[in-house]
Amino acid sequence: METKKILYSGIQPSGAITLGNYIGAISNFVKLESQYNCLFAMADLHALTVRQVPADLRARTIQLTALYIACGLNPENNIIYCQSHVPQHAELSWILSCFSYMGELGRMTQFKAKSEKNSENINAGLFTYPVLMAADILLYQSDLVPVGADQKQHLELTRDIAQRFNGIYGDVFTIPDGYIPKVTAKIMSLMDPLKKMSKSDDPDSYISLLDSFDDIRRKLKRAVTDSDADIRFDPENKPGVSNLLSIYSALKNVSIEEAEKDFSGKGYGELKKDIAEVVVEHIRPIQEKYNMLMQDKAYLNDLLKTNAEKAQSIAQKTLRKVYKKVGLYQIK
Ligand code: AQP
Repeated sequence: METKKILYSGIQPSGAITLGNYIGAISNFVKLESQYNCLFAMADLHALTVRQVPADLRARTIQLTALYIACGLNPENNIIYCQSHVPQHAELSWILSCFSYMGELGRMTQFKAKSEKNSENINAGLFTYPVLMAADILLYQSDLVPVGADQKQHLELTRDIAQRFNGIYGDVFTIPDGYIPKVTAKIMSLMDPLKKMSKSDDPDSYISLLDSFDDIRRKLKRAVTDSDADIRFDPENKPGVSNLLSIYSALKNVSIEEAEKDFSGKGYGELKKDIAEVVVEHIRPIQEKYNMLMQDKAYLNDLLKTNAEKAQSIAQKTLRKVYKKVGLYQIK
């Protein structure tokens, strides 16, 4: 991994991978992969901040591995790996937590939102989630981190922590840049277009990459819009319609203006129907490849084993440097 810059990103196997995860994150991974040395994680340690059914978490981790590949990521050139297979993440996270302030962690929007949603389980992991995310990114000396707009705040915190650490100990960490697409950075819930689409919400609020085509059509047909009949992009006044136009523009790779033009003179019924077909046709080849990959679990397991070793060897270099800098005694 010498010449190209390093790109890092991850997704939690905390639910069915949604169209939001795909448009906001995975589709950009696919666009960028050839220009960078990439690592893509199944962020299973992060998923534990919300109670998971163990068997489901395990199953979703291998499903996400197959989905990354089915969406177009090359399994040979990229390190697609499972976060918990690389113990250095948790180790660096502890060190970085000693360089993170309660005040800055308490200001994180995701912490506030998830605390509200899981009021019976506001655990310390939910609070220190961004520190673990900083460890993920900094362990690999990442240059670029493609994420959806919802993760922008965490990325800024990662930069702050890295700069703070470097300020004390010298240039230990590369300061990563974010890559956040503009218009389609945040896909909204189909049931409440003022909230982001989330895999841990009501299944009718999101489209999963593994949904049946009938379900996709049904969910889009029921998507919340508004009471006038005008199809235009206006997220403030028409969040539902704007969200549908964003989905269309992202999947068809056309501008929002072109998307508006394609629907001029049409009604909401037609808008939803047309978009459903665009989504189905986009997802069809992904599902075909996914189903093939899932029949070869031995291949997926071998890949995870090899990639865990590759990731560990890069991560250990950074961790060793960090331990030395902060003064932990090294056995000679
Ligand atoms: N609605 C979204 N629109 C655009 N991008 C999104 N992402 C998530 N939701 C949207 C991006 O997907 C990547 C993976 O996210 P994650 O699994 O690490 O965590 P998340 O952001 O918390 O995603 P979810 O779907 O909302 O998961 P749950 O419900 O488990 O919390 C990130 O790059 C994210 O920006």
